Amino acid sequence: MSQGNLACRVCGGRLAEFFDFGRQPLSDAFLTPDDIDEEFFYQLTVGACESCTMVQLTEEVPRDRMFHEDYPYHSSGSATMRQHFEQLAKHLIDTELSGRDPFIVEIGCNDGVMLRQISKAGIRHLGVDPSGGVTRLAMADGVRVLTDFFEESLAEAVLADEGPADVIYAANTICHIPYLDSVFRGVDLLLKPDGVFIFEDPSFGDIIERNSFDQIYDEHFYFFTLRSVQAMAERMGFELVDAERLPVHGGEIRYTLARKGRRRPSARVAELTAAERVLDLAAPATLERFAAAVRNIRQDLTRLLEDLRAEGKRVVGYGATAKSATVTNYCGIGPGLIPYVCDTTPAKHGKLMPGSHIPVLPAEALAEPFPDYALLFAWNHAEEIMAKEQAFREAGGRWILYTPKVHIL
Ligand code: DWN
Ligand code: SAH
Ligand code: ZN
Repeated sequence: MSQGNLACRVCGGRLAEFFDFGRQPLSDAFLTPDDIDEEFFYQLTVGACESCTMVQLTEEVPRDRMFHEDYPYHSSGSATMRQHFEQLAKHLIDTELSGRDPFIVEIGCNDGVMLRQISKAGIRHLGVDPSGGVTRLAMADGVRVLTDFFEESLAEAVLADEGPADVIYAANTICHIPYLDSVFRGVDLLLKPDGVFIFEDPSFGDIIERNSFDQIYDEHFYFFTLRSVQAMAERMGFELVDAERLPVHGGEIRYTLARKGRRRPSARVAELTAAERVLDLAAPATLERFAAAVRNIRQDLTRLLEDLRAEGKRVVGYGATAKSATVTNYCGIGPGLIPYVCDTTPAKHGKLMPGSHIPVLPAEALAEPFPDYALLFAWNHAEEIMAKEQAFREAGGRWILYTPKVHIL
């Protein structure tokens, strides 16, 4: 473990680096052959704060390089996720949004996967997301959106135009924002005195438990634990009043924050915090074990792919995820081992995967003809994808997974 002199982005404490993935490309920068010469790389290193335990990247990629007009991730691309957000919308409508003229702001609304339900129910809402391609899809679905980055100044403008919010919600977005002080100050401005700030993000506990190292990439700047979220909330005058484990994206936690003293914390907060404490997630020994497991995965995966190639087997990739950038580039997997990756997202078709330059083809390419093996990069959608691709199994195809360790299904 190398000990840099870096400071925690949220509390200023000392950051202890625990894994270095080397130079990495932007995870969602799918390329045309013309783009290759100007491909952008950054140093992907992750550390844990010795003071507040917040796990974070040590280098910040400028936000406009990641989130812009051509941001390719469409949240509605998974039936499981559509259902997940539909359920949440219903729950919010029945609870926090059941008063008179409620108002909800969503940070990182993407294509409107959640807010379209709120809009359908006729509830006042506003999405904020800087990625114009996806926000246009949300607008076409009847969602009100500001195509911009949420931060303190934007919150001030929203408050002036729309008044205070009952709920500020974000999924898979707060962990993408290095400048959390500004976000919290914005939330503090915009939220009603008794309002709630609810956000859900990959949990570091699940990452450690599943060795899901591919959750680590440019966009995922922070990796939250209950403890680090509590520390951050407290510093900003908030308090964690509820926490719920979610099964999506390989294990997440939904945090509910309120201003300090305004709501009584649920029993779940104490239960989950106690369970988390036992895991000692930011301890050097835990992080060293994780680092060793990641190195083993790299060795086992490259060896497996090389052996299969030597045997003349065909292996293709499935799911051109942001996560896969870390896997392919850290493991050195290129078109020689995986000739193409199948994916349902039109914006990724015909493009090359960042760094590895493996071509992305439509999902139908899996059957042309079925390969012997498919490496499942979208392992978080395994159930949905395997159900959809039963013909591949029936043709004798097998799935390769690499978390928590390399195995074949
Ligand atoms: O945090 C983030 C999450 C929410 O989304 C962002 N930083 C970026 C993105 O991460 P990701 O690309 O790793 O997300 P997913 O949801 O694992 O991506 C799944 C990919 O697989 C998409 O490109 C769509 C594709 N897919 C498919 O080809 N067939 C997905 C499903 C469900 C399918 O059936
Ligand atoms: N909530 C969706 C989208 C997650 S992808 C889901 O769970 O599927 C992350 C999203 O955050 C992207 O759409 C990106 O454009 C957006 N984003 C990044 N920084 C942001 C910021 N400062 N304010 C608002 N949205 C932001
Ligand atoms: Zn810290």
